[in-house]
Amino acid sequence: SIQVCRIQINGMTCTSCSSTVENVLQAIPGVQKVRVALATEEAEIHHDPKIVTYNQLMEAIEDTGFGAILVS
Ligand code: 9UX
Repeated sequence: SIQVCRIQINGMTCTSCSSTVENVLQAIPGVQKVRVALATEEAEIHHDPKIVTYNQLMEAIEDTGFGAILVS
């Protein structure tokens, strides 16, 4: 079943930053839907935890150069 995880993303300062993170996350197998909000520095990721874990999602964010902290 699809789960929604929320991750705080640190270091985004413009819409190009949030677009980069959004595109990276959306391209990961198991990710169904992504919304990255620059204003709240938060990503809401609908994903299948059997295919991709929230730890892998956080690693993917960190690989783009931003910080990732699990919110829920
Ligand atoms: Mo915007 Mo983000 O010019 O690393 S792309 S600050």
